[in-house]
Amino acid sequence: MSAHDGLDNDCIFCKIIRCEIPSFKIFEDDSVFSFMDINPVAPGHSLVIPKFHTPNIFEAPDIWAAATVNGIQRLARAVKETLNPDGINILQANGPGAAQSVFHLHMHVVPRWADDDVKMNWGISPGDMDAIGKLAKQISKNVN
Ligand code: DGP
Repeated sequence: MSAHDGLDNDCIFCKIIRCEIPSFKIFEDDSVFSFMDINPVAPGHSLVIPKFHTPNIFEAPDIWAAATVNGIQRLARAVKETLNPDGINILQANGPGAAQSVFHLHMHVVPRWADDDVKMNWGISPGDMDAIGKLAKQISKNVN
């Protein structure tokens, strides 16, 4: 199996893996490719993608999902070491309703600073315990 089996000819991230279009590469190994996001929400905003075309977390084969998580841990540690931010958010979007715009599984590292203007936090307020418990039971039934 060649390194590029499982890639999609029309996918922009597959083209980045194949170096058919340029990117600011951070690292790669047999399983993942990491590069800077060209629409950064913060300095150091960067991505990890599997070297296998799969659109999202639902469809990703276990081995590629695991590789991507391992890659994001390596990337987050390197970004922390480099920029020493106050914190790092790790994000992964699935579907247009979650603002996914590139349909090749990817995870974002977003460095955060205390006074940055990045909008992705939600306030901490108590939930409805009955509703939370009911949903837990419903979701549990669908775990395979
Ligand atoms: P998402 O919205 O979660 O699907 O994030 C896709 C990200 O990919 C978005 O932050 C912008 C980035 N992006 C899109 N096209 C390119 C590209 O050609 N090169 C790079 N480096 N990043 C891209």
